[in-house]
Amino acid sequence: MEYKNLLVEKKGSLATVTVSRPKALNALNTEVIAELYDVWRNLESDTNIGVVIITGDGEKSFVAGADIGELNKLDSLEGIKLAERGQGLYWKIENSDIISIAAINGFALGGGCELAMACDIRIASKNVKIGQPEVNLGIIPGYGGTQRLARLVGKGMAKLLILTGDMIDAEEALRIGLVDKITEPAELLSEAEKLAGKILSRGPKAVISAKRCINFAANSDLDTGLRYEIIEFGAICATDDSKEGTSAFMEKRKPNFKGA
Ligand code: DAK
Repeated sequence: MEYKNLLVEKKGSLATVTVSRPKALNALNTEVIAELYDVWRNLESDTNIGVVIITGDGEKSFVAGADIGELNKLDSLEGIKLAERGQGLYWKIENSDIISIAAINGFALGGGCELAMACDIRIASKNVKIGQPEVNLGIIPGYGGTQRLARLVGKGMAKLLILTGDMIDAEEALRIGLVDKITEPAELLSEAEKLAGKILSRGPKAVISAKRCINFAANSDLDTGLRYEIIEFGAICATDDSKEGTSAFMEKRKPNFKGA
């Protein structure tokens, strides 16, 4: 599939997907969502890819939300269909064995903030303005914002942001845990790449297994989550990489992980 709104670059096991719809500050219309679905499916079928950086084209905007012109035309059934489609995509990203890093450059609003929250790690440049401004438009978040924001920053802070529709800056987003790290705008991509490189150098199966366990924590009680961790740990003990990693430590050398 040819992408009209995405730039995709692969460097070894790292892929970078840039949402590029500059005339609308990279807002997500139906076409962009369809392209993201397609690119994600392709990246998942490429067994060489371990980490994906998602960013927005230009310095001004990561993603300025869902496309407001499209939202304006929705009836109830179309609204449900669109929300299911977007939520399906974000669920895929969140639950994928690929590790996703949102490199947030500028506006991350509504569906853009929700896209960043579906990623595993969020790095923000200092010029970020992030929030869920849907109530300003007389609507509510439809791509998981009410659920993921409350889980990330707590119910009270999620209500403060969603019920006011206010945008916050990078420092405040870092303070409340909405983003994990902030950088100078010029260093955003290199920081994201550095982080990706570090993750890619670790035991690949262990990284996937740890991600699954942490995701499980968000959706289960502690006892069930701990049980799940035990099961994942047992599976990891059977991998060649667990033997390689622990042997390398004892032999005072760098591990040579094979992803097996
Ligand atoms: N959609 C469409 N076009 C957008 C856009 C958006 N979200 N954001 C910006 N643009 C367009 C502007 O209309 C403008 O187009 P032209 O007038 O040049 O043709 C161009 O991008 C540049 O924007 P501005 O001229 O406004 O630039 P400024 O620097 O003055 O302002 C801004 C930047 C980000 C503060 C401003 O553009 C703005 O407030 N944009 C809207 C941000 C926003 O409200 N985002 C949340 C959208 S709501 C659901 C599914 C999903 C959702 C909800 C429900 N269901 C299916 C149930 C999600 C909802 C959202 O994301």
